[in-house]
Amino acid sequence: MRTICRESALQPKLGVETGPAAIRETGIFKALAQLGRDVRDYGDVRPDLIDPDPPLHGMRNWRNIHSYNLKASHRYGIDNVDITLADRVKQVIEDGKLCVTLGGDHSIALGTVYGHVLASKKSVGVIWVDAHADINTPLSSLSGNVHGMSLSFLCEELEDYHPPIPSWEWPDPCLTADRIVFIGLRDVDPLERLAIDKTGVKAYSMHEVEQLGIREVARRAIEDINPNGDRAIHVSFDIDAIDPVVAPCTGTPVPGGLSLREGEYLMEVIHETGALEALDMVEVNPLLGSGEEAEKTAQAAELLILAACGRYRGGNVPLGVTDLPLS
Ligand code: EXY
Ligand code: MN
Ligand code: MN
Ligand code: MN
Repeated sequence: MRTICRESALQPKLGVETGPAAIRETGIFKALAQLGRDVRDYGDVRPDLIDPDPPLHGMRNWRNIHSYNLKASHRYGIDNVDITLADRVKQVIEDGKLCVTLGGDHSIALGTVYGHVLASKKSVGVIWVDAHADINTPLSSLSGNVHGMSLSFLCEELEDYHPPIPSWEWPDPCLTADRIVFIGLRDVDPLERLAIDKTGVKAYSMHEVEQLGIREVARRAIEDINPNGDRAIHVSFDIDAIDPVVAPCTGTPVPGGLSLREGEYLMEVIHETGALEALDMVEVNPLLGSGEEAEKTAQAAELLILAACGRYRGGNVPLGVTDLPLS
């Protein structure tokens, strides 16, 4: 397994750039080692922020976001990252390792999903676990925050709804709508709902979680994006999918979310598929709450990552151990 940490505060609420440190401090590396995972921390991908970065088509920080995710863009006089997030993810996937990326806000999925798709030997399906759909186009967004637009840039069916960006190359969208599924939605903008309906992206909102139960939602979601079992899975997990009572420190908390139990179950089942190649854990913002709340939020993120990496709540036998001590 490999971890990459992404620091990014390219949306109005500062502090999300400290999420990776808070997750590291939970002791996650030790816990992963106890599970028998071989962990390497690649450190942070840090942009040297371009300032000012004025909005275009309402999009805030678009040059910085593009640059650190996808391309140094030196051709346009900007060279503010040593390595892009997409290239880092690509490298880890090509090594055949599970790539865990710690955010940072959800705009990092532009780079992580793109890098994963470029590098994987398989077709990639994405499970987007989030209170929000993050499928606004620059023209439908009411906030201009790119963390609410990531999927619209990735989804082929929405390509024509994006305004041209002069002298700039956004990546080719790399996912078809049938390879995207949402779980946990409960705060979807009206035009995002239209985008979901038009593209046919499968969506299990909290309504369906309530109606079907997390067991059936997990089963259907995996089947939706990986019907023949031959695809790789990318999970992009926004911590705000989890109820704010459990994970309060995040930029856009929405009441009525997944319980930690439901989140862990989902991650356990995804682990069991053996198809998980990449996991993003985003939007942990330790500065939005007390120290205790920050710790609780980071611990929730830790448990979700561990479940995706093979931690079973029923217990794991230590690697290589077959018998109890005899004397
Ligand atoms: N739909 C809203 C927007 O586009 O601004 C809210 C997006 C919040 C995105 C968060 C983190 O997942
Ligand atoms: Mn955010
Ligand atoms: Mn999100
Ligand atoms: Mn969200």
